[in-house]
Order: sequence, then structure tokens, then C-alpha cells
Amino acid sequence: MAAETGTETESAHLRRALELAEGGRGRVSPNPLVGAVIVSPSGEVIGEGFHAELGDLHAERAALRDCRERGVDPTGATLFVTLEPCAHSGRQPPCSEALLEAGVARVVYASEDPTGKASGRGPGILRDGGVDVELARGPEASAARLLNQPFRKLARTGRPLVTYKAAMTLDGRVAAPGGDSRWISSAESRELVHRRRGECDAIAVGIGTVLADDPLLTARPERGEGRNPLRVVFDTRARLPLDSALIGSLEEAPVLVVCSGEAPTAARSALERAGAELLVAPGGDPASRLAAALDELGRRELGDLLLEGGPTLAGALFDAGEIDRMQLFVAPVLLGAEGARAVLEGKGAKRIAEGGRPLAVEHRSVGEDLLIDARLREW
Ligand code: AOF
Ligand code: ZN
Repeated sequence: MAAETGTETESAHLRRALELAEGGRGRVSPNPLVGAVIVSPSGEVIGEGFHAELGDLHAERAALRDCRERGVDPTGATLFVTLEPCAHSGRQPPCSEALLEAGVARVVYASEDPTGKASGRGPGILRDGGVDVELARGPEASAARLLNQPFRKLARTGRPLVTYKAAMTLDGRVAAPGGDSRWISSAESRELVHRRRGECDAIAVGIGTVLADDPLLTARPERGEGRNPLRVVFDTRARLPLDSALIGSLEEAPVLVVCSGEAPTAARSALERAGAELLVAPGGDPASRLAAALDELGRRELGDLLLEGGPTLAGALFDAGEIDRMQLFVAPVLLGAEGARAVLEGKGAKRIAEGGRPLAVEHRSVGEDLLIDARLREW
């Protein structure tokens, strides 16, 4: 008997598919993380797979290959997959075709694919081919959407998902009045950030943070590998110093300087000669320049943008409604000083009742810090 819809067994197969999908984290962008499990008509798991590398097999084909390698025939089986099977030919041929050829009888997928080339076409082709197709509901469906927020926002808006990461004191400050911020959070928290840097597509900072901290913004985890993302500096007047750590480390990772048309030509050319890329964001005001810059990052298929401050840039992005997630490391230290910088310094709300409310907030301990993870938007 094929696994029934919505049963605990079926949820467990989807949870396993979600776990498998994690195997591609940091390696498949701009593609989504996808995992798949194939279950025989008698209820036995006969194949597992995930999308492991950009350009490599999709999860569905990887799971079918696993069946073959185990010497089992997937005819009549059920496929549990975290994303709707594709119908297009891209870096890989369509999965819907492979599933029909393999004789799979039923497909349960946990999330819809919002890209223009998908949007239900794969499930339609499968149904036409006589396959029983279902979109799962419940906690696994929600987890499958959360798994691919950068992919989903990029597909829907053409802009990257923005996660603002900041370390703050118990009294809500990200830097002392003079700008000092080393180190607010614990070594464990900083290790987590280095790993996160290695998984995202781009890291953004404002020029104020660069001038105050001279950060490197590369991924330097103690454990695991560090793939360096693009480093983006929002720098209206092209003030990024030529002797900054960012310019000094161009061999490790590229730097994109987002300036305005008002930035002095000499400063722009000097940065270009040093090896940075300059993006002159069109628009007469900061908000439209921000939007133009995000559109450009989206065109480059950078879906996962990690914003590392400071409060001015984060405030402007918050006002523009472009911060999707906040990850705040709250450290057990108190500054208590007037003029110490707050996490967000934009126009914001003037009354508590008008303040932004996240969709969901989770928290956990990291070393001696508390990590607060707030999702402001869901895609
Ligand atoms: C993946 N992995 O496991 C599934 C995907 O360029 P391609 O041919 O690899 O196609 C990428 C698209 O295929 C992706 O945007 C998504 O719409 C669909 N499904 N993609 O990378 C997978 N199942
Ligand atoms: Zn596919």
C-alpha cells in the first residue's frame, strides 16, 4: 500500500527530504535547496537524494539514481520532494520527464516553485501522465518554504532576501559612542557568523561601518570551509579608503562599491584602478538608489544577502521594507552610554503601536549570548 496523505509516516518522509536538502547548503545558489525520498509501494525507502552542487542532478533524479544503485525498481513508488518537480530544461533536463519514465505512481511535494518557468507546470505534466500529485500541507510545507526564502524572494521580486545580522549589548547598542564594537558577541557567536558568511551570496555594509571598523568581511570559520561571498559597500560618495582591509583583500573576494552619481570621479576611478567594481546606483534619493542596487544584486542572482550593519544602512533598508530577517546576538554586556549606536537608526515608527511586528521570533543560546531570530517577511 502506498503511504497515505497526511499520515505521520508521510510527514516523516517529508522531514527526511527536508533534512537531505540541507546537504546542498552553501553550494547550490542561486538554485534552491531540494531533497527527495522515494518510497516503494510496500512502504520501504528505496531511494534518497538531494541537489548537491549547482549544475548537478536535481534532487528527484539523484533519488532515482540512488534507486538504480540499490538495484531497486521505482515503478509504482511515491516520491516525497521538498519542491515541486521542474518541467524545464536548464542546467539539467526536466525532472517531470524522469519521473514519468521511471513509472513513479505518486508525487507529494512540500512547496510550490514561484519561478516563472515552473509555477505548477511540472505537477501538471505529471498529472497528465497519470501520476497522482499532491501538495503537502502542515508544518513540513511551511518548513519547505522557509528553507528557500532567498530563492523565493528572488523569484518573486527580483531582489535578494536581506538578513540583518548584528551583535548588541544587553542595553540594545551595537557600538560605543566612539564607534568601538570589538567584541560585543562571544567567540561562539562569531564562529557562527563566519560559517553563515560562507553560505550566503553577498555581504553588505555601509561606509560608516567600514570607516569605523575596517572589516575584512571574509568567511573565516575555524571549522568547515569558507567560500567567500561578494562584499558590497554602500558608499554614496565613494569614500572607501584605498588602504582599507576590504581593498587589501581583493584577491580573497571581490568588492562592489555602490555609490551615487555625485561621487567624485577621481575617487571612483581610484577605487576601480585598485580593483573594486563600482556601481553607480541611479536615483535622486537614497531610497531609490537602495532599490536600484538591490535590483542589480538580484540580476546577478545573488539571493541571500547578509547585512552586517551599520545602523544607518540597516535603518534605511528597514524604512524601505527590505529587511526580511533579523538575527541579533544579544551579549551580556551593558554600555549605558548616551550616543552609543542602536541596532536600527532610520526614520522608523514614532509610536509603539506603529512599530514593525515580526511574523515569528525564535531564540536560543550561543555561548554566553542569546541569538534572537526574527522573521519580518515570508516569501
Ligand atoms: C534545483 N535542484 O533539486 C530542483 C530544482 O538550472 P537547473 O536546470 O538546475 O534548474 C534549476 C531550477 O529547477 C530551479 O530554479 C527550480 O525552479 C527547479 N528545481 N532545482 O536546482 C532541484 N528540483
Ligand atoms: Zn528538476
